[in-house]
Amino acid sequence: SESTSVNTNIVTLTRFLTEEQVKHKEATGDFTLLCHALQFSFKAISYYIRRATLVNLTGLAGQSNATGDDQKKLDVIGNDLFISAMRSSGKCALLVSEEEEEIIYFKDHTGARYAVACDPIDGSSNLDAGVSVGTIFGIHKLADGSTGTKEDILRPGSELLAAGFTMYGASAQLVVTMKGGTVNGFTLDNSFGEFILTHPDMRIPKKRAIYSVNEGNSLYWEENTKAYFNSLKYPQESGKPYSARYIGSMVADAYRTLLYGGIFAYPADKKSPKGKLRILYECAPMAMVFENAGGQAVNDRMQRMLEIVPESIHDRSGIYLGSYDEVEKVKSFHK
Ligand code: P6P
Repeated sequence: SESTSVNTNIVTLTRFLTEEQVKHKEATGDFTLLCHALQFSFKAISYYIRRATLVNLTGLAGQSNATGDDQKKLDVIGNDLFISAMRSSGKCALLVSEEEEEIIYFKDHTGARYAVACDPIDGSSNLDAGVSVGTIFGIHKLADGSTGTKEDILRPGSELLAAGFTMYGASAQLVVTMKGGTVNGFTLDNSFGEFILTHPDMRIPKKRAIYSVNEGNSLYWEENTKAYFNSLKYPQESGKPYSARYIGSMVADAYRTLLYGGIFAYPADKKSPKGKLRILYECAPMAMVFENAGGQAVNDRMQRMLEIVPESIHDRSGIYLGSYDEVEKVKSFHK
């Protein structure tokens, strides 16, 4: 008879979080509950994104956010969902959102030990074009004795307790990592609303001839930036030129780079001297994921991204993110 081999070892995110918790005897369960609130917001945001076009949620909401971008309705919904998920968890002391000029403090969450930074819908300017967008997040633990101040979030990415992103593509893909841990990918099964572990222990290829950068900025690039990308496009000694892949949605470009290898870059340039991408909720969380997957992440001065400490919550940085050997090549052009 036909044997239907059923994969009986299905690990859901819920089970994964509980297994992680029991590894730490001192765990109170607070971090697990915070992660369940995160999980809920990813599922809810995914639901609205899938309905966006149908319910015409992609039109401009008529306001602009903290960083001056036109705010689309879905941005507003994603932000509101994320804030209410953090609020209802009772475990979040403070929240930084790309959509909020100021830090949101949950003063009524007495005993809350975590500070969260997030970009609820990164890449939203691509939404009505059907391009994959995503939620990027980082979780810091408050300093001992702190009840939650901005110093608890203005920390180097190396201190992140957990970080990751959810890409809303054909299905919702969650990629998450803990400090000093491995990188695990979960796929949302819409039929029963569970994130299933589909990519355990993700490792980025050591090298890959793919580069991902907005060449439309090359007029503004510094000389060493130009020299580096020209070395990929017009290889001197041997070999073929690199392939160019640029989606313009960081989560989509980062996810492809993590899976296939290569380099993603948003260098600082004459137009954006401090870079475009934000440290707290774009650069640092991505840097932690890539380092834990065996890759690297540096800024324009080739400093390790995870050692950069932002002075204010919306600070930006140039970034090179990708395969270990590809970032080594970037460094060779920035001696
Ligand atoms: P550009 C999207 O607006 C975003 O913040 C990132 O998701 C993306 O990587 C970058 O900006 C794209 O910027 O200037 O190439 O359109």
